[in-house]
Amino acid sequence: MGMLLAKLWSLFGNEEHKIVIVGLDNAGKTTILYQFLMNDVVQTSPTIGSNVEEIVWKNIHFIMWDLGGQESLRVAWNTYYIHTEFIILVVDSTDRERLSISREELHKVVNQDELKNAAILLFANKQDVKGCMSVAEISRQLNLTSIKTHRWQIQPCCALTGEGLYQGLEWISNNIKRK
Ligand code: G3D
Repeated sequence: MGMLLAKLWSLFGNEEHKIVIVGLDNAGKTTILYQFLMNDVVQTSPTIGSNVEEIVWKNIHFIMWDLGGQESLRVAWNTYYIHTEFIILVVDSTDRERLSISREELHKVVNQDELKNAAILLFANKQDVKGCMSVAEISRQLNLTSIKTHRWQIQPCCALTGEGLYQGLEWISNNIKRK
C-alpha cells in the first residue's frame, strides 16, 4: 500500500528534484534561472550567495539553486550539494580565457562525494555572440569524454532568448531516477 501511494504521489508530480546551477561569474546562471521561472529576461546583478526558485515543468517540480560564481564564493559551492540530483554547469562560450577555470570547477564537481550519483548538464551559453566557442570546442577543452563516472550532456543555448534551455531540461527530465 505504501509503495502504491508513493508511486501515485510521484505520478502526480509532487516529488521535488534538486538542481544546483554553478559556473563562473557572468556565465549567465541567474539569467537561465529566471528564464525557467518566468520565460523572460530579468535585469540581473551579481549573485552574492545564492538564489533559489521552484520551477514546475511538465508537472515535474524542480528546486533550482543558482550559486554565486565569484572566486570567493566558489569555495562554498559544496555546502549546497547534499541531495542534489543534477548539476547544471553554465559556461560562457565567449570566455576563452577562463575556460580552464571552468574545467577545474567541473572536475571538482565530478570528484565531490555528495555528487557521485548526480548527473551533469553543461550549458554552453551565449551562443548568440559572434565568434563564440562551439560546443565541440568547449567539449574538447573541458575534456568531457574523460568523464565516465557521471551521466552528462552538453547543450548549446542562449539564455537571453531561451533557445536551447528546454532541450536541457528535457534531458534532465529523461534522466530523473524514479524511486
Ligand atoms: P551569472 O549569474 O552567471 O553571474 P548573469 O550571470 O545571469 O548575471 O549574466 C551575466 C551577463 O551576461 C548579463 O549581462 C546577461 O544579460 C548576459 N547574458 C546571459 N546570458 C546571455 C546570452 O545567452 N547571450 C548574451 N549575449 N548575453 C547573456 P549584463 O550586461 O546585465 O551584465
